[in-house]
Amino acid sequence: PQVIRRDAYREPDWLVPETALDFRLDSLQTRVKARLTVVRHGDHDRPLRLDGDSLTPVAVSVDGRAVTDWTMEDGQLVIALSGVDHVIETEVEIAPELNTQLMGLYASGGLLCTQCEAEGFRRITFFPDRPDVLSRYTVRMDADKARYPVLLANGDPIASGDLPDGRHWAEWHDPFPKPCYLFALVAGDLEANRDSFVTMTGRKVDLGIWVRAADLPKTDHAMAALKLSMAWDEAMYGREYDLDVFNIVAVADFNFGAMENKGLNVFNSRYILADPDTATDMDYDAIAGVVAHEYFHNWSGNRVTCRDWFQLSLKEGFTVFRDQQFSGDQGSKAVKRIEDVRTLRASQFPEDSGPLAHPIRPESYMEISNFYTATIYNKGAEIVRMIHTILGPEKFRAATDLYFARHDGEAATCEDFVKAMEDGGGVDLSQFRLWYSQAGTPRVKAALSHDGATARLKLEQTVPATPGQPEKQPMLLPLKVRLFGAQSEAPLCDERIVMLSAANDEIVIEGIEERPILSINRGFSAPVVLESDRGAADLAFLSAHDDDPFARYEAMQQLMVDTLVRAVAEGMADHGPVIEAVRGTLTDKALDASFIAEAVLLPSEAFIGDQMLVVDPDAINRARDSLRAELGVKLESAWRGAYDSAQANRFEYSPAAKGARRLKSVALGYLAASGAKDAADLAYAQFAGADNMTDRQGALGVLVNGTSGNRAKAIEAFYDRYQDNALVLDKWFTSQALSTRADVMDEVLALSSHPDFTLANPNRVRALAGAFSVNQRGFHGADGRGYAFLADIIIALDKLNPQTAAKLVPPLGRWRRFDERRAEKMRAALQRIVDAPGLSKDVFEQASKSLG
Ligand code: HT7
Ligand code: ZN
Repeated sequence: PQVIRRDAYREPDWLVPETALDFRLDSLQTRVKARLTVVRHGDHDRPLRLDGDSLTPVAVSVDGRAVTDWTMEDGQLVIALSGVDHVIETEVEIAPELNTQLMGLYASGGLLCTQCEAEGFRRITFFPDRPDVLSRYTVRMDADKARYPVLLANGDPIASGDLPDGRHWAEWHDPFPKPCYLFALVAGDLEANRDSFVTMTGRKVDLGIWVRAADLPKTDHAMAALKLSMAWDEAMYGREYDLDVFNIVAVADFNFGAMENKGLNVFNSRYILADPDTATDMDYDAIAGVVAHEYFHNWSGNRVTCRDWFQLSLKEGFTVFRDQQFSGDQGSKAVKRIEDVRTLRASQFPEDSGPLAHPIRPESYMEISNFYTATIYNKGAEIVRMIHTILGPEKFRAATDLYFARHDGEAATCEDFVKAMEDGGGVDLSQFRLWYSQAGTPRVKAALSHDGATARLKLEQTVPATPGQPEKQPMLLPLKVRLFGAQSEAPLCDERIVMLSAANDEIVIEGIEERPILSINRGFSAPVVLESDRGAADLAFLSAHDDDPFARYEAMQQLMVDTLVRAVAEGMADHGPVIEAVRGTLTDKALDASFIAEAVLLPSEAFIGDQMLVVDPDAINRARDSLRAELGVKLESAWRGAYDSAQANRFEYSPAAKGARRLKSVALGYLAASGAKDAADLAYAQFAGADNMTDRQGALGVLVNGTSGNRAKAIEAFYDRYQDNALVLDKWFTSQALSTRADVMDEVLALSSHPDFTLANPNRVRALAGAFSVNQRGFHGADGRGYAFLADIIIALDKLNPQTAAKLVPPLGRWRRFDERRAEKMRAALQRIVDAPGLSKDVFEQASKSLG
């Protein structure tokens, strides 16, 4: 496949200021007429090239006259034009019902809907499918009125009416020029949860969340989140919504989480639908986060869009940072930060240290869909967060105001963003720019010494080699630092931001009269791996006394990781310091339950593996299970206390109630790990009596890992109750795929033949195969069956939905980190994928790069 390079960017030869589309909608035969006003851009005589994917022109005309002297080259419709501006009309036919890729116009649960980012518009009509061609769209649709009573598109509705033969039509106009990836239409039998929002300048915006009638009662949380997001973006960034209408549609079959189409967001239904019986607290939080994320794109993505797909992090990294800020403001900032860092470490750090590592602004790609990665999104957000830290909140706001004012209506670059941050913030970000071009997670070694009244902090940074980047330069790392007194148990200095810019540096802090303990990278101010010489006693001290809640959590995690890594290496380790630190946190009355629940959780098996040169999944299980069991036994009464105190609460969606439920689940897990005789009965009672899905799924997770007779009963009862609810059935598949039992592979194989398992629905595939691939002990079973299973799924799914298939490949690419027997089997699975006949470029790129 062709490799696209960032440095090959050229401005478009032709612009398209106006686009009129006319859809005669039908699930098997949709006719699309496009009328493009095209204008030559620059002094050249190159023909007009319109991208197309699987399209055949039925008719082509130029300035009202049918023409036949066009050619097709690699899917592109090529038309030679003599003048400066012309009107081009094309007509094609497409079959949404047969579109299993879910890109372009497709059918889902009786609806017709579109997904155009990144390059789906070319599957609908011929067009210059690149984000720097901005056009004003008018869209007319007609359809059978009984099947598709609702017809939605971007912008504002203009007119509608009835037609003969039971059909009807509607016309929409979007006054804002936009790239074609933001185009959307939806047709179907939908009902709306309607509300309105009055903007900061007093304009009323009509809001609609469109779903199947039966799902309407599950849309209130999303609507509340939308209104909060609109108000938050005005208050925090001065961004006002700009159309009279904002619609969201939920669909069951979707490759991603959601899509920010101008004025018509399309969502995976899992990020809209919620009620206490079917959605967990995590689902509720994710819904608010994704609704906010897509809404915030209206400015960071739509009003200011990307010049080319290499700039993807310009809109995604910035928008993730904005949604993280928003979510932090709705509940506990500290817990939100802990969750975000955990996500970064679980998904981005492994990517950054593996064969698919790439900078947040990549240099090349074969298939852009493969670059919607944790690096672009989550590391991208960390880079914006560091700019926020360096500038401080006021200057950051001035800089974002400047960015939006300077580039409104434009297709911008990451460089434009950094320049606006420099100009608006009054700082020099020359060295900081390396974060955009260098891949790999920097490692920082920190060593603190103390002599008299002087503390010296020695810092050393290295950036590891990554594919195509053997040599790295030192980065600019903003590290928040504070010192605490070992005796006084008090801070010895104010927090300061150390700007580490060289490979080595020494920071001197005077006036330190007692032995200091180092608190560093507070709030995870830089996305680095930190190595320090702090021992168990100092980490335990920080876990109890640091005034930065993130640093407190981090100290506890480090203490746990150090203990577990030692246990894996030496076969045993002293669990005492961890047990005492957990006891201290668990019984600290000043802490809220949500923080305690995060702090006392052991690091995942995968994260422990990430600390090791060669991952030994069996030794990691043994070490973690043994520490978990001892924590359960030694702190049994504290776990029971935590469990009981949350037990009586009735369901309420508030930060306090969520925290209590989270701690309850964690406590139940430890009680089960302790071997307590009543743990399975407690879990089953919670499962059967729960008034909400958080408690029910939490209990199911505990039962699934065990051997009690209640296990099968719970699995069956859950299925019977929710078999008609696809989103909850996904949870049923996932809970079993995450089982820690030795027979998980057999169960997953059986589930893949279950009548409710289907490759046609991406949520279902992710629920089973995606979840299993991150179950370290199951997936990395020494017999290699996990690898073969995943390869089989990828090969089969590739025929239907290459994009979703390609997203399943990365766990196989971690073979270098495993022992030779496992590595060999992982490579064999990758080779089998690469050799599969008719492989898509999506999967080919991921699998061939993973083989290395
Ligand atoms: N900007 C959206 C990306 C997206 C997408 C990308 C590839 C294939 C399908 C897709 N659906 C949505 C989502 C977002 O980041 O907001
Ligand atoms: Zn996004």
